[in-house]
Amino acid sequence: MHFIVTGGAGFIGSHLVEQLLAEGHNVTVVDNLVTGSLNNLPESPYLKLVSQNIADCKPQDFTQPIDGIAHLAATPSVTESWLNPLEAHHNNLSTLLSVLLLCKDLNIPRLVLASSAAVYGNPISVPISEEHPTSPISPYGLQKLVCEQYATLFAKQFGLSFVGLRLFNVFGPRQQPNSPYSGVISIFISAAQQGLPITIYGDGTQTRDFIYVKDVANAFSKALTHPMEPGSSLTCNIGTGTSISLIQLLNIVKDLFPEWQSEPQFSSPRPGDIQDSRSDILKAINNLGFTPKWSVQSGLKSLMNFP
Ligand code: UD2
Repeated sequence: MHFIVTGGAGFIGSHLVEQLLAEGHNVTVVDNLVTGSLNNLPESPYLKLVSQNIADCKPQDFTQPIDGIAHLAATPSVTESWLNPLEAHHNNLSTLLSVLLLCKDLNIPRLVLASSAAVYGNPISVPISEEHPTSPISPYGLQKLVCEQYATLFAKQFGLSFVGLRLFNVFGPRQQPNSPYSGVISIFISAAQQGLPITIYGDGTQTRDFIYVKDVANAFSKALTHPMEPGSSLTCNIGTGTSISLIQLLNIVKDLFPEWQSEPQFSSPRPGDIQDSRSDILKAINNLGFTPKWSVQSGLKSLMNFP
């Protein structure tokens, strides 16, 4: 099969590209290389790169039939969506509309969107199933929710099938640690590798459902290829169904880096920080045949040995 991966040179996208190639598919990456990097992409005769924004692509840019689009190109930062809401709106919501129009014009039968647990806002209770009320507390969360709604509407109208994957806390190789708003695991690992101190915002009892990026790539691959009725839509949580606290995470990292002696500094919780997050993944298990294979421990070991 032939799939487009937007944002395919980025953190999650590049792992999906590797997975699809390993499964024997042809892949076209569409990436403007602003945050993505060519270094993230493997050499393969079955891989093509279009280095521009998917929103600027025309139907005639694609000559081979396309079996599905995995849309991961976005401004994936909650903070950025508050600092520059108009730009985030354009990159997250308007671009999704361009992708939907491309699906319509090229008769692409399947769209899979990288959505986010941010659509739930501050959870009332955990585990969070897809039935949990959606109440975003950031422009980013709202944009992802409206993306899902747009895609569901267009899927029904134009006969494509749509899967929205609500990602929980993804970690793994190629996640950039260099901003305070990067994923906490990449920040802790980078600090441990350099012998630097870390800051815990809040008391460290907050819990998160950390999912290894290779499990996420697998979920996307299943969502691209799973049989679905034309016009139908599915929205699934993608997490592990388990969670750990930041203190537990820190202890796991300390076990992996016994020479790292630094004690954490504690600081006030970040504005908008939620206390607990844990996915209910029954829907993904039952509808996509998705089961996570990696734990935080095994994922971290793999991350440390990554070339
Ligand atoms: C995640 C997603 C975000 C959005 C949100 C929805 C990531 C990277 N971000 O944000 O896009 O979907 O969930 O709820 O997956 N922390 C520290 N020290 C640090 C960095 C972080 O204590 O140096 C804390 C942070 O305050 C938070 C926890 O670690 O309590 C996790 O932070 P994060 O930025 O990795 O992810 P989160 O859950 O805020």
